Amino acid sequence: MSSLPPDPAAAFKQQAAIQAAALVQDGMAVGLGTGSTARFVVAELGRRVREEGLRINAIPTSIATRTQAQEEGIPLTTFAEHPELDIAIDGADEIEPTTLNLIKGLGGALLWEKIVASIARQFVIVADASKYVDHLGMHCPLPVEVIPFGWESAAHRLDALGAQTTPRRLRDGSLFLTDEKNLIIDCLFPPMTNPDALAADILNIVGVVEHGLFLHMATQTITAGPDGVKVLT
Ligand code: ABF
Repeated sequence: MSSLPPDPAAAFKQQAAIQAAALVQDGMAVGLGTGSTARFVVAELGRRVREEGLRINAIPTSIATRTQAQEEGIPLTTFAEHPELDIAIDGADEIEPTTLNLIKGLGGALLWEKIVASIARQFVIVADASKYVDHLGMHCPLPVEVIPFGWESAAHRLDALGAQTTPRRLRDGSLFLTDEKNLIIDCLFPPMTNPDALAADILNIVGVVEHGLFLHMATQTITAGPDGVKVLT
């Protein structure tokens, strides 16, 4: 039995996920996201593969998603076979509805997620409606993935950009490692008025691999909440 508390938004996440999974058509190469909402997408695609005979090839954005996809019987592919994808469907931590700019990466998978999103012709975000913000950075820190060597200096330089930084740790106090064995520095910035400039400044720091600002990438967001399902393009 799981010891996790029940997720009050789970029904909304599932509603959005099922609508997004319906965008996937026979023969498509599909990027599979990570997180609790993306899990519902993978489950629905697995159902369609098994029950409807949907034929897809997928690239997962984390080891956890790869495991789930295998359990669901979704055929996996490689970047060599599919250097471009028809669609990727993933969750988000914050969504700016006017731009579809996003913060992602609280789940720790932002690097693989961004690689997959960057090669997808359609990048569809699924979430419950609580993820909308007026300005990115209002509710959650920006995760920044750095290599372990010299990470304290990278964190110091992120501080200098105006962030309150915290290296992400596991419950036992050890540093969290991504699937690429990098670290995550969670950066609390004031609400962002110029995320493009901030993204460029962060990428200028040697040792930074990627950050969780997904700007000008999403082609569509599908959210669900008490007011129903909302699609933004
Ligand atoms: C992934 O999972 C991440 O980019 C994001 O951090 C998180 C969203 O999780 P959830 O769907 O559980 O809210 O999509």
